[in-house]
Amino acid sequence: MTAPVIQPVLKKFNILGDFISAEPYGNGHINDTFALVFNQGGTIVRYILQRINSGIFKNPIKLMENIVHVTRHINEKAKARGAEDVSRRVLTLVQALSGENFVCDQDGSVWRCYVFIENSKSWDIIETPQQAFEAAKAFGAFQCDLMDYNGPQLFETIPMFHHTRGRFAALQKAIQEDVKNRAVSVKTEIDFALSNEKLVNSLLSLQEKGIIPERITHNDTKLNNVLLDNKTGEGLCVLDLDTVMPGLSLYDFGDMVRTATNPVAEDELDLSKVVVQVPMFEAIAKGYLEGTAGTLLPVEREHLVISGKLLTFECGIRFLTDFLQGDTYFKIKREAHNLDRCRTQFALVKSLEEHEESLMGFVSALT
Ligand code: ADP
Ligand code: GN1
Ligand code: MG
Repeated sequence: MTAPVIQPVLKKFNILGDFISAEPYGNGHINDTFALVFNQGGTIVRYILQRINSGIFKNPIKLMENIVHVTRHINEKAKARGAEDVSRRVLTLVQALSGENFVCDQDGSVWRCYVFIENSKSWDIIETPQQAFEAAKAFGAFQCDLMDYNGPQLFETIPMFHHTRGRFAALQKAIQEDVKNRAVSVKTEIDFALSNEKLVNSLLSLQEKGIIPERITHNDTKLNNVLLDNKTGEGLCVLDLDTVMPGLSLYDFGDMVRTATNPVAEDELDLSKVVVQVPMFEAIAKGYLEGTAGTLLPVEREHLVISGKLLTFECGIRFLTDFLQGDTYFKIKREAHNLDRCRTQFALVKSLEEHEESLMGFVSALT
């Protein structure tokens, strides 16, 4: 995106100092993210500027209200705990000159701006169990912090986001419509998906019976949505709050299993490398239990392993659906990118299945 598009947006935010540069930033699949550099009285200061993907988030203004409520709540809790560096532990929105927390551009797109959290990093591929532990602990603590949220009801930014039966039905529809004539080229993946249909009810049926409680959850806990402190390695700040809304804790844990136990990139071509890293699973289970501080029910703990398989499967069918529909949802950088992503997810589902027994044994031994 060119500077002329960003400049008029920037001018509407209350950012002091001299603008130096704006560069695309990060590896998110959804929004357009830029790192801004300003000179403020001789100190170089950075910000994160994001254009919200309005094709995906149909009501970005309500979404921004959610983010205001959630960040305010977590900010207050961090202050009450006596944290000194609160602005590194929770996202801080920069106000617009209008007094709102966002800016609309001339095309109607909604932009937001955050304080850049320095000396930290989000990891696309987690390298050590300690990092996995810290990331999972931060997501657990995030959920725990929201347990006493009593502000305005959060808006459902993407309806039925983790409704696995709905996701499966969307895949079936995409196969049937086959708008890009791609189904024939992905018969193996389609067969794998269809043959695993029974998986899609594994948590939904428990939720529908009221056996697993609905909580306020993050819903997009891939590990590059949390920042780790460069110096201490500590899980510092949970990012990407677009899908914070009612959900299951197991959706959050499952997506961590998906991203932490895979030792290679989500779009790796060599599927022989997609093998579950058991120490990573153990680390996120310990980290999540520590972060949630005893609030998970026994029934939630019993389903930690299946949640990993389910969320990995869900993500695989979402990538396959998008491939069949002509790549309209996830950003892609190459042809068949979504198909490559789908293949790693299905390979991980198989590997999780192979390790199921030992992972279950580990979880049941956890105190
Ligand atoms: P998307 O919804 O497209 O995934 P994210 O909100 O996750 O966008 O942001 C993309 C990336 O930008 C993150 O993975 C992280 O590396 C970086 N990022 C986002 N917010 C901040 C911030 N306040 N400080 C530092 N880095 C950030
Ligand atoms: C997207 O926004 P990002 O890149 O953190 C997606 C997740 C998927 C993930 C797969 C709103 O996450 O649901 O699991 O890609 N976010 C949305 O990598 O759809
Ligand atoms: Mg993200």
